[in-house]
Amino acid sequence: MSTHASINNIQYNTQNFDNETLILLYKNLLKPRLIEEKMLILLRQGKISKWFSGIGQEAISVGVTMALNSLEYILPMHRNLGVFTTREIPLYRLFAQWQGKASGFTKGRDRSFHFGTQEYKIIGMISHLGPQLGVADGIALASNLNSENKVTAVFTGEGGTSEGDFHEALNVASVWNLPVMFCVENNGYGLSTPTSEQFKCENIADKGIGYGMESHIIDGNNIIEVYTKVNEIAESMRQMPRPVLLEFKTFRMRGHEEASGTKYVPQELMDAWALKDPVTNFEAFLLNEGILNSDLEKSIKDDILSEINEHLHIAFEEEVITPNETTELNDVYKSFQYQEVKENSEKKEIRFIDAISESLKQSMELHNDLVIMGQDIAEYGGAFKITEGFVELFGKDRVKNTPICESSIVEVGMGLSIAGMKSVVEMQFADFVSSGFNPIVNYLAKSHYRWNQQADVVLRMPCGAGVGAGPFHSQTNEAWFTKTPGLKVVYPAFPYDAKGLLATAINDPNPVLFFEHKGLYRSIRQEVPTDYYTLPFGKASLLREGEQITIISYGAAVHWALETLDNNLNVNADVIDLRTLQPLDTEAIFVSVKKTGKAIIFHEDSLFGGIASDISALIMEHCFEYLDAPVKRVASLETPIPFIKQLEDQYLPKNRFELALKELLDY
Ligand SMILES: Cc1ncc(C[n+]2csc(CCOP(=O)(O)OP(=O)(O)O)c2C)c(N)n1
Repeated sequence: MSTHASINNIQYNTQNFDNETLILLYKNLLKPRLIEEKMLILLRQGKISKWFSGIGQEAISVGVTMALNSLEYILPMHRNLGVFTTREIPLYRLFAQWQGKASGFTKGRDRSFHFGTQEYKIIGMISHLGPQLGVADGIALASNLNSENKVTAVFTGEGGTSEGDFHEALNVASVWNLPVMFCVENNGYGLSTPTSEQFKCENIADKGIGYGMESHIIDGNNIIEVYTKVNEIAESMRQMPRPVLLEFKTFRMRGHEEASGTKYVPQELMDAWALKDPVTNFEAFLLNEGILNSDLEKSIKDDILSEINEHLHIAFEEEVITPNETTELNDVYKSFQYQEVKENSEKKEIRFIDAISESLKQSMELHNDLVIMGQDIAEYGGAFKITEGFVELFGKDRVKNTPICESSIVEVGMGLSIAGMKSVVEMQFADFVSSGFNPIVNYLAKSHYRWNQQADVVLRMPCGAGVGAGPFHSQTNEAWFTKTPGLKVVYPAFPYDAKGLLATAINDPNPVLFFEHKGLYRSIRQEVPTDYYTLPFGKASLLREGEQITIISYGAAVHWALETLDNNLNVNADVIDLRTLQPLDTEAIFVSVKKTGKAIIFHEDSLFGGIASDISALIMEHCFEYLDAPVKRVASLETPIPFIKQLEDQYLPKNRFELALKELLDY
């Protein structure tokens, strides 16, 4: 056998391969091609919806998957059918997934390759392309923390490398030495955009230099080169964990998705790349070398085709899903059995900020698999010093300083959760969460509903105004998140609640946004049990009881309401501190409003679209007959938050509350 045989300029260096492996590579390469050819027929018959073709790119998916072992995670894209088939997912499950049937992976909730499966260690993409790169970082971080020496492979197209997520993920992986194999499939076009309009450097691999990262260029149409090089690189990454950037040169032979066609691609380019087809060339090579003969070729193809047809039959026979509202609603969150840990009797007066710090510390002691991440949180102790001294107690592996990469760090939290770990991410200021917004609302929030994968991440959100910090260090942006199904939102007003609720947030396997008002950090003190304890979500606290009116509030506004009442007003009110906004204790609200007949909702967020609007609507819908007056909302002005005290005081609703309260009482 020649060891460097060439077919259409593809050099197959098969020196170290036995025939059995070569045939296995061929079978694995052929399978996605034959499935796709079948899918294109079904598409034309209107039997499946969209199709993203990987024809011409199969060698990359197959070669990478074969080079990894079955316990190593792979995060593929929409053109990586070969990853799924090489991991030997039964075909009927893939077909059922594409038809939205129950034996697929998302119960009809997401389409095509947008799913993950822990069983096969495949974590599919979300449509936004980039976020999975940071998720791969998280999985690889877990491998490092647990000394598992595993490689995580993540795919992206060259178009996806223009996203900020790509930059952040490579940067974090490099700074943290994470064993991630970043596989870029450079297939010439991102939808219709050629590489010349996507990036300016000659090769994507050249970007590795900027991240201090090893990189390689690989012929993505040569299965032998892909498999050989990836194998070597993966083995060396297991020995010496580090990220590696791989650019696979290839070409997309069909439209972005079938309907969009390839009119914008010059015919000469198509013709040139057609000659480099990874499947037909390898087949010709094997036939040429006598490793394959036409009988064997026919029997391999017949076997695959009959497997496809048999599994298609199973999928087509399967009933379509019958919608059930309860099932849908129940799957948004992972079910969580709240465990009450009772408080000890010893109490100490501490500040709000101390309560957060203490709770975090005690949770770190309780959960060995909990990692906290944030900017400047290690030796420096964080912008507010909440994690001061933590490095000495828990080490730098578990108290991780991060680069300024909010998106990537949220994604790392997701990856840790996929690998079975917990994390708390500190936003330096809640305002900066906008830089990590996409993975929160699209990845963390939706992953349990989509494919049953928990996102065990708590995002700590130092928020709020009253400290003269201007438009970008003062927002209280809880309403950005209460709108999004799949997230829990906690917003305590007192040290006792903050401590117990943060412990619960960390125990809860769902993504929790934990709002901490900076103005309360050092101004509010309370007697708080010294040991670890938990408090349940979805239970408001009734701070005062009265008959005249119901005041509903949370966060700093609770304190403003109490101050107003203490100002010799002689008002007899129920004061409800919601404590958690999602879940919301509607029962406590309705019981009180039915008793008093009047409700005023008071929050620091600006009025329109704030949660007061929804609470008001809920009261109208559930307590209308009991109301003696329209529900009133008191909130901040509809402007960004201004800097100087006079403007900030005018912006905040504190000074408008008393008048509104009196008006409602007098109604
Ligand atoms: C954030 C985001 N912007 C735009 C899109 C629409 N979109 C989907 S795939 C795609 C092209 C991706 O190109 P590339 O990464 O090169 O992968 P390829 O499709 O070529 O394999 C675009 C623009 C998207 N899904 N997400």
